[in-house]
Amino acid sequence: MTGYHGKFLLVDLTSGETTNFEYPDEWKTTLIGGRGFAVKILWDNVPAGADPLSPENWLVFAIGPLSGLTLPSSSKMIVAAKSPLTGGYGDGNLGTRASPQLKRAGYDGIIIRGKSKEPIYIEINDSQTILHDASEIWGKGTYDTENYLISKYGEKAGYLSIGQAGENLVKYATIRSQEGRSGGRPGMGAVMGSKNLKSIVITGTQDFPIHDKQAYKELGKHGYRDVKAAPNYDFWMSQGTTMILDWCQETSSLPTRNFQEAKFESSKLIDGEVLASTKTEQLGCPRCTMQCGMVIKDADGNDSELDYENIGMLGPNLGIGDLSKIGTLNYMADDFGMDTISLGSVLGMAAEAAQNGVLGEDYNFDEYEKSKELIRRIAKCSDDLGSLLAEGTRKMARHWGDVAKPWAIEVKGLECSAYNAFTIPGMALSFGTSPIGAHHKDAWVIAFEISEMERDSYAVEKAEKVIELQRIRGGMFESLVTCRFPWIELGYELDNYPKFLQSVTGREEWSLDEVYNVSDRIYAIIRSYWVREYLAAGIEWDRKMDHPPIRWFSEKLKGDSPLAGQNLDLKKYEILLDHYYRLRGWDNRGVPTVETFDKLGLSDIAQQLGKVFKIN
Ligand code: PTT
Ligand code: SF4
Repeated sequence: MTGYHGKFLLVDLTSGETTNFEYPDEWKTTLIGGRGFAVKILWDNVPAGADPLSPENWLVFAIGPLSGLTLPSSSKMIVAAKSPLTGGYGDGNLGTRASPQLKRAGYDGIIIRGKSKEPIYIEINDSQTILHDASEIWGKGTYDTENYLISKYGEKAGYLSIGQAGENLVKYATIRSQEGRSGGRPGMGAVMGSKNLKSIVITGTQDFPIHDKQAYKELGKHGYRDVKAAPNYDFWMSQGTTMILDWCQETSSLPTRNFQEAKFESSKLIDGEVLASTKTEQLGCPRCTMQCGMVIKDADGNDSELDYENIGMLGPNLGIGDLSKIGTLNYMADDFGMDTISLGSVLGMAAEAAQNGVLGEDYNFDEYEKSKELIRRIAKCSDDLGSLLAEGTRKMARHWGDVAKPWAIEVKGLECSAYNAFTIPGMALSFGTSPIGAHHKDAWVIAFEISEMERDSYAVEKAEKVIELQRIRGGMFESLVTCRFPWIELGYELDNYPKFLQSVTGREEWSLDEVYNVSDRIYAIIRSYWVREYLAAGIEWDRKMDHPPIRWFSEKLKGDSPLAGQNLDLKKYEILLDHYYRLRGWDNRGVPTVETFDKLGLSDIAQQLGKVFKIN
């Protein structure tokens, strides 16, 4: 089938050897690419119970059949590994020039295994791979690292790098992928750091593998035209993702002071309008005409790239209502290479811990200078508190004991992104069942739930909507691998994607339904991965793993909101979860049944899992 190279580059950093990792042809139809390939590779090759920061873990960069091509917002790449933050499956979706460059270099992905003795970086130049000494950049932030590499390899190469947080194994360290993009929330940067790998530089010169060039070109041309013609294109271009902040404020879903409240008194000082009038530049991934990277001059004079999540978690969630100060905290996170969402949650929890006298030092909400100091101490793990905060909120709660449990706003160990679902059951379900821990990536159901459904209902429709979105966002976009913003933000029709697949691969059978079937298969493998790894860690899998943060049940929403005093109902949530499991064909522990595994063509996975766990 066209559209693929049929191989990953496999780099063993222990031996220094590079080979090709060839995968079975059938994966192209059963898993499509990206996340589907990544989880299957991890399932097959990383031993159950492997320490995520040991040489045994594999770090997988995977593109898909549509990545990097000339079609709307295609330059995306999955980075996946067993997560050091959660102990389960972890991935992120990076916007990066490395995506088209990797395709031009002749690979569908890169696998890194083992561990180098000394810090190195990898140069991939078509079929040539060279390991270079990285002593000149080890210890540097991502900005200096990237500038150093650009001075050697030029602007056109693709770059993937870590900062000091990745080197120091901060559990939510990310990978920076140039032009302000940064991702791999569940500690993918720490996995890279554990292998003594500072950067990867990719340049390729081959043609893209495409079956019907004429049809693909036509579709692409119309795609770019449709995106630009969308009625809200101009508004999007002025505010990008930050336009959602006002909506979150209006609907009482803006995380404020560690998710205790859902409305922020200074929201008007940090919203999309303020950003639109102060931005100095706008950045985007290659092949994209939607440029969502909004750059402002921060309080220290740096160019800081802001999205909604960064503002929500480092602003209201810390009680900070000054965009330039938020910009500085965000710049530090980007430069050290750590996830702004988890960082904002960790700092919010630290402020609550200080208020309750367990932090061991003074800190409070709206303390900008102290927040900067703590970020430095976390990134460098320079003392006991910095090292504890580098572990993430679940471990912080374990350290401080029962009193601290409600302050940890996480699911499966990954901190919630910037939507306070205290009074929003479907969004709570979305966080609860997200395949990497709490992230809105797979099912941003909140928008539908608030504008089209009864907000406080726990009806089956909510579970249906979560699954529908997970199929599209978590399955389709993460396996194709392209950006979902043309669809979700500007209404670019979903039907276009199977058409692209047909023209690129030459396989006429692709339809949305078939893609959604692949999504369900990917979800079942990811779920199996979690169950297997929990068991290997001595934890019996339980439906409680799919619960949202306990604060949303055990406390009431505070602050100046008409919904203050409300919260989620545990009994009703359990019923909603039952609906979700039934619709997915999973049992009441949240594990696919034998029948579901068989229907998805995954009897081999069921058999392997069945050796250690009773499947119903
Ligand atoms: C993504 C997560 C997000 S989601 C944001 S803002 W968002 C935060 N961005 C961070 C950042 O910046 N710096 C930093 N140090 N940490 C950050 N953490 C947070 O990371 C992302 C965009 C965005 S911006 C979103 S919603 C969409 N996500 C997509 C997705 O998941 N899949 C897909 N097929 N298309 C998507 N399109 C959009 O891409 P993670 P990125 Mg990031 C500075 O990677 O791990 O998935 O976490 O990837 O290249 O920055 O693109 O309002
Ligand atoms: Fe990258 Fe944003 Fe464009 Fe998506 S919309 S491809 S994240 S610049």
